[in-house]
Amino acid sequence: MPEQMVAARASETANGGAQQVDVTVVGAGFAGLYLLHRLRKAGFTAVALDSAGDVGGTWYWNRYPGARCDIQTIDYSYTFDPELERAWTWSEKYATQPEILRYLGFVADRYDLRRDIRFGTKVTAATWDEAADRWLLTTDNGAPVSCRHYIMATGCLSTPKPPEIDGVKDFKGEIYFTGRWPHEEVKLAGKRVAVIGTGSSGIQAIPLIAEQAAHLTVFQRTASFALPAQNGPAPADRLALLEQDRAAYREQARWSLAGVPWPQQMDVSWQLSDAERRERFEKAWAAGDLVYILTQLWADQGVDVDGNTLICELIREKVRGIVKDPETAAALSPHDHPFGSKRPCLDTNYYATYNRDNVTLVNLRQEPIKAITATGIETDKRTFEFDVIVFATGFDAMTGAVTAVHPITGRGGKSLSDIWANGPQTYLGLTIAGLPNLFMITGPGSPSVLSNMAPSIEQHVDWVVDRLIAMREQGFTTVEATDTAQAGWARHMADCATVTLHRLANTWYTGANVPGKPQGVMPYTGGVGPYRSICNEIVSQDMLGFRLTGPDVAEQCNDGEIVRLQPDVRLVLNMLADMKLPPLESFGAQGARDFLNEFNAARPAGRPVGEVGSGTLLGADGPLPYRLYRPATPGPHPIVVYFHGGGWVLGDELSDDPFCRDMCRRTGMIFASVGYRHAPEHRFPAAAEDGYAAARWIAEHAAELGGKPGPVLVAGWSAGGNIAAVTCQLARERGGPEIAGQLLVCPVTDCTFDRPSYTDNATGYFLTRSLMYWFWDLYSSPADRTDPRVSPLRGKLAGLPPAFVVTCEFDPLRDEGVAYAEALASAGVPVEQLQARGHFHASFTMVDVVITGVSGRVKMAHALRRFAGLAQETEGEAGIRTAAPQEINAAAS
Ligand code: N01
Repeated sequence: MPEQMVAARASETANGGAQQVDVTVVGAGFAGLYLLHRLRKAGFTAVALDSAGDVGGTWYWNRYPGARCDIQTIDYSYTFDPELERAWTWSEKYATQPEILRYLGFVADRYDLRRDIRFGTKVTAATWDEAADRWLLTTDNGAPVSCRHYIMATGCLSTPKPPEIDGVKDFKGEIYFTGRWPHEEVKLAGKRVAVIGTGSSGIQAIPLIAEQAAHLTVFQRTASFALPAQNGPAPADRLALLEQDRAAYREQARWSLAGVPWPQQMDVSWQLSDAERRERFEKAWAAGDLVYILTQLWADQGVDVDGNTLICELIREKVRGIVKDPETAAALSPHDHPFGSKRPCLDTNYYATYNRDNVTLVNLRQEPIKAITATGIETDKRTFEFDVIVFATGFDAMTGAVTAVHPITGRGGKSLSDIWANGPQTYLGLTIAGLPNLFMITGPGSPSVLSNMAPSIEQHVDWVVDRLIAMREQGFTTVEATDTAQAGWARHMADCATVTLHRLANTWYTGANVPGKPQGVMPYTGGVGPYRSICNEIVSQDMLGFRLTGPDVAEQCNDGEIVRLQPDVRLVLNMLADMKLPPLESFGAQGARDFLNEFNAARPAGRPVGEVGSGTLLGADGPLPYRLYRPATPGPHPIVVYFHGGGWVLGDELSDDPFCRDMCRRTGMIFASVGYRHAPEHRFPAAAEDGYAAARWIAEHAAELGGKPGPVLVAGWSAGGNIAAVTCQLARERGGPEIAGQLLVCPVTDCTFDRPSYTDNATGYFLTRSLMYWFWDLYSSPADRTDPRVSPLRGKLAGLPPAFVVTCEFDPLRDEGVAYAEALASAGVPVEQLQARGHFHASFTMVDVVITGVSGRVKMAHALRRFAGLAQETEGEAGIRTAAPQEINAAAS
């Protein structure tokens, strides 16, 4: 039964004045309908405006042949009402547009929503009235609306973009846009049809148009990756999972990365054999599920070019296997963007359609369209005649529907077009500084199009309506994002995008499909679950980043940035916090070592290098183990003597294995990781003396190790950074070995604990102040601590080898690292610093976990190569592929 409606109806003022409501909702699609329902239940008066003739939003307009959803329909549904879920059963795995439209009509009827929707009504302008704290919206049909809150539920893909081809108006035949398909039947039988565009819409429509048309010519500018939908009934396994525990299934979706409950994939591509990778790929191909293939093959598929390329090649192999003409197959195979960086498509018989005699593919990369003429299309090589042209050319995505209301004028007469002159600026994709009481549902800056829209919409609607309820209870009448919060969100968005491969493609995600549109990754790439937790955190921190005002209450503004950590660092720290581990120091030295070994066993395996060997060298007081990482390139290579982290107490020559492998690959140098002696069994100066002895032994045995005779380099992380720094000082004092450069990553350099980073980052960032105290106590007595062999900052610094010093913002050791770099510089040592924003102590050694650490390691590798006098390589440094810009060039330009 429909739920009881509790809200009063909106009131219309007499004499054609503005309609007065608490909230105006623009759009009556998935988002608008749920908003209306929740607002009413919460007792707000509300009206929805939509230019369409009925409910449905995108599903009202996109009626082209073959239009379907491409998220499984059991997931692409409302979940807010279990009774609604029980009342509706989808007929297919991927429902057709008519069925989805019927569903939305069913929802509108069930909650009696249509009575508060003004169809055929477009908002033409919106103005914030500062005196009244209300929005005034003018419309193209009927009374303007005055409202306290203005919510744009206008969809991300609802404003078709113009074709941007000369001569469209000259064409005498029929013209259709997939995004504005007529309601009446379009007859294509016996006609010569052109389709321009091969994104999701084109790819769904092309096979069905080909079945009807006399001849179909497809004009393709950029080839998309498409996967067979394998449509049919909902897969039994997914359905069983849902039905077994509906609430748990939905909850898992809400906290997942893409809004569909699939687990986080942990295996990395290089851990799997070719056969295992192929098996996973074939399973995904057979499953016909975009979210599955985008997330479940291997952990590095979406964040690493190499891991991604493996999938691209497997898909291209499929295309070659289906399409008989090799030239057509080659043209249909994308080579200019990583898989997933441009929206992949789901198809039914798409590639096979090109085997039909009545279908021709025109590759616009080889013969661009010159113009549309009265009778057809002219490329720079040929002239084609058509009866029908179908534009499947896409949308002014994410911002188009928002900026279509023009002008939107906010506080102080500032307009949205000014605020967004350089691209969309938002806080959370929900609000915009300068435009109080305006909300967007799934706006730019939210997970939106990178997620299953249904749970994302529900999360946004719930968050907004819950805020409106709280404001009403507290007496606030306005809410507005602060500039600080918005700028912080932009930084966080950019940090998240750096992790992904989206930045390597020109797509509608980045605004590249619309000439002149400012470019940048518009959706939030950090994932649905993390985004939800951020929204919740904002509320628990007294609406961090919002200013709230009301006539009878004091202004509230807890200003600040919600995420200052790098996104992956935040995930790691949250995960560690969830584990509620006792402090490491409480395990005792052996217990902490055992724990570390267990912890390391669960991390992704390090990447392959040319060769890994081990051996024994002579330390200060006997033999020490070492591990050698040799690049795949022909030697001899310069040698880097590496000292692991662990507070002089923990770790061994294996414990920084992924870091050594990564740096070996990036530098093209041998990394020799030394197993120096540990405290408390061997206290100061055992580790320092071992470090020095190891560097000397390795330099003397360089040739035997396959290394280049001559100077060595030293590097280390944390206490290992300390040992590396000390080794340089001892080598200078004791007449060798010659050291060409030092890389110090988050080094311990001094024995005082009064620098601000020790207080600011005392807890909560993995390496705690108390753990550092413990390390110091186990390694050295207070009397020894000022010795430069443990506090190198107190040593003589002139004449030391050039240094690259890395410090992390959220690390107790930050300030002593900075102090060391500054002191080196003052002493005339060539020094470069990397002060890593948003990073923590382990950011750079958690290789393939903290992906944002990559750019830092690239810089470290460059520094080491420079120290060693090697040429810099931009690509393929001993096997590492950075982006190959020529391959990912402007797809749309
Ligand atoms: O639009 P698109 P769409 N000359 O932008 C080409 C969702 N959706 O409507 O890539 C020649 O993807 C353009 O070429 P290029 C889904 O999120 C979902 O297909 O710019 N060609 C491209 O090939 C999807 O991603 C479903 O080089 C021109 C095509 O037109 C989003 O909507 C179904 C051109 C446009 O592809 C948009 O999909 C459909 C020109 N001047 C859509 N201008 C579901 O299944 C553009 N192109 C749920």
